[in-house]
Amino acid sequence: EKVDLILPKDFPTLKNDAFLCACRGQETSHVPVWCMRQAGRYLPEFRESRAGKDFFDTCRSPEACCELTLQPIRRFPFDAAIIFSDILVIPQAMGMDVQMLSGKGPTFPEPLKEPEDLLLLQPKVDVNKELGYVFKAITLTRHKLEGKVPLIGFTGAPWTLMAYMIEGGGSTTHSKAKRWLYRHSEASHKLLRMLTDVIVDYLLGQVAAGAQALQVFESHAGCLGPVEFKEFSLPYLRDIARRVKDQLKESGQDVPMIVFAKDGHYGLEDLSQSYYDVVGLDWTIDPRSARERTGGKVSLQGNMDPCALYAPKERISEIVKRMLEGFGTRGYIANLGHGLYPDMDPENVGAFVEAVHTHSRNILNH
Ligand code: 1CP
Repeated sequence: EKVDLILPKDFPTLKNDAFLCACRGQETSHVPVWCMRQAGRYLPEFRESRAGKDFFDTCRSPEACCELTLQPIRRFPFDAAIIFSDILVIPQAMGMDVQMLSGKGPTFPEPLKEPEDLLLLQPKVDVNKELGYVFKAITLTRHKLEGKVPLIGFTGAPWTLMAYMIEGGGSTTHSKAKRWLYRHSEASHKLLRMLTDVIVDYLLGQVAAGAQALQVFESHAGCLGPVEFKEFSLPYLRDIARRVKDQLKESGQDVPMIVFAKDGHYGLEDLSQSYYDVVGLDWTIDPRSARERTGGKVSLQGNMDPCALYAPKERISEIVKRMLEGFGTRGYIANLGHGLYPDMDPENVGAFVEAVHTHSRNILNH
């Protein structure tokens, strides 16, 4: 196959480094912007490419992932691309069956029920063998981006993945997974450690393949309280960043890492001191108070309410201006507070991107 001949070397020179500079707190000529789920169903070309194809088959095709990743970059002047994939490829690599059912979302026919079920998981995962298709997609996409913008790799965080593996899909209460935390705390830690080990190898593999930044999605932080967060999420998030950074340093590399703990505002101070370069924020946090609580220790990313994209363009522009004034232009990456929804108008996404660029250039030039 042709993609096997494309190697992670001689990548095109990066032409727009605003996103990477902002991750490191360095000055930029404009505030960089990208959107979570920018490669998604709100784009007609995405729906057309995905039509009639199985979701995880698409994830396993490097050519398809590359095309879906590039689609939003062709349409909008985003400052970063994020590889098309899913967080649930990790439970698959550990031996679990996961299907994407239309109208229902991800579904595990046989979720974990009791601690004994941990024995059914692959104890050691060879990420090159099980997840090499993601690495190939990253290498191909980095070449095809032609240096236009940097490419972000990502993973789900241990608690979020554990929640899916026990719930068997999306959930409003996460009561099955939280039952484990309160009833089987030792087994919970065992599972979280197993996931952490796979995640570290997976992220390092993504960097070796060409990822220029990494985002860790703790999408289900919100169903934990501060005490459970400190025990079951934070230590693993920290361990991931420390181990990945240490390993990369040995080979002289420094790749920015972003942590996004959705609805985890109670953990903001801790997250800003957890070896990550950037803390992603959902829309429930006020920009100024986020700055105060993180004390200039990290860059911040976020956090417009995705639903603000339903507003008329002029209103979007005002909301963006206020957000920029709240965060300031240094060490800041504009984004939404969570992913784009499928019914959003691509035109308004374009208006959001333009508003970030225009207002931030105005502020920086005065
Ligand atoms: O057929 C489809 O296109 C289904 C929609 C879809 C898409 C576009 C799913 C199903 N996954 C994805 C891609 C995806 N998933 C990306 C691609 C890159 C981009 O952002 O453009 C990323 C980063 C993810 C990560 C992901 N998957 C998260 C973390 C981010 C978040 O939203 O909090 C989570 C929780 C998932 C699980 C998942 N995958 C898909 C759905 C509908 C869900 C959520 C289900 C649920 O919890 O109810």
